[in-house]
Amino acid sequence: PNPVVAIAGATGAVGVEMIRCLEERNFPVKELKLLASARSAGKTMKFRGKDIVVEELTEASFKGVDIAFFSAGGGISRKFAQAVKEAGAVMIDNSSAYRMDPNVPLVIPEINPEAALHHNGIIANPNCSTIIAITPLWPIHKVNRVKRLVAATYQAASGAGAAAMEELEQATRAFLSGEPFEQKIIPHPYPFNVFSHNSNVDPETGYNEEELKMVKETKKIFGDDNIRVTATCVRVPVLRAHSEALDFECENPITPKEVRDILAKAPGVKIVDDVSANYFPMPKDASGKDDILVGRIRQDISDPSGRSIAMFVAGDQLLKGAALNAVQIGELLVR
Ligand code: A2P
Ligand code: 11C
Repeated sequence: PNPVVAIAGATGAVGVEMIRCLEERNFPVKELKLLASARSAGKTMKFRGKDIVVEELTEASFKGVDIAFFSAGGGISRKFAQAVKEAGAVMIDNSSAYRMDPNVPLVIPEINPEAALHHNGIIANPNCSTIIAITPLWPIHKVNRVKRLVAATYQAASGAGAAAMEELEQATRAFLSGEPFEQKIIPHPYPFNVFSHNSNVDPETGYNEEELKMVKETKKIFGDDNIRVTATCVRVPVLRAHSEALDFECENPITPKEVRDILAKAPGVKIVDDVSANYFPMPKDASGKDDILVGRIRQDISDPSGRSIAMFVAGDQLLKGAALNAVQIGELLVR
């Protein structure tokens, strides 16, 4: 029998894309429950042509549910994890709440699908910046172990939620018409600006939370504690796709052609690398697409040993970075 599916955070930027992914991928659904805050209760949203009434998320919401997708923030995931467990449902959690819990698998289906099957009721969806960086890195790692990754991100507003996307549009309109605008979600002037990621900075290391997520999650997903990762995470005035400059060093010499040959066959990845046209991955092209776009594939000339490659990627933060990856995890469970 098909599973009863719930989405907690259904009205959010990721939740809306989860509904769409379930529909577009023909996910087997017996019944879909849409859950959000009391503010949204009573609103209707469409799934497979039918209206579904959004309900307030409560502990009673999970009765009869088999798979519960969560994307309403870590606090909500923690608050309702027990209720999900007691209902006998599996939680697929897009928040950071359980990612580094040793009892919780952290899954990118193109990388470690088998981990999803060894869950104890919760499966975590990685951070978007991690997914977008390492989905294309994994097939290379399998052939020629990646020893070190240096990443710089160019992150979209969507990572901060639907309200941040709306704020970017409104703030930009106000900026262009010379009107004052008070931002409430994003802590720095957003239009025509770039700023260090709006997560807390650890005073000890100087790294912000987003950067540390990339460091720790990569080790866990690759199952390789020896991979060395550093990142600089930055927000740019883009609506919904994250871009990243990736520089990595392999165990053995590697050429751009080898990387291209590997990535041409890799799942979830598309090469966009037209040197003559100077056309490379852009967030505008990655938006709304399932694949992570990869280009600017070149030898890193700062490493004379020929073991390092530089490249540039762009991936839809709401899709592969969040909703799509979560629905793919759900597919591993129902298959
Ligand atoms: P709501 O739309 O009713 O506020 P985003 O990441 O785009 O900001 O979305 C967050 C999602 O989490 C929304 O669906 C939002 O519902 C939901 N949410 C936020 N706070 C709560 C809460 N206290 N209880 C249930 N859902 C919540
Ligand atoms: C961003 N990656 O783009 C963040 C948002 O750990 O799931 C998601 C935070 C997380 O701002």
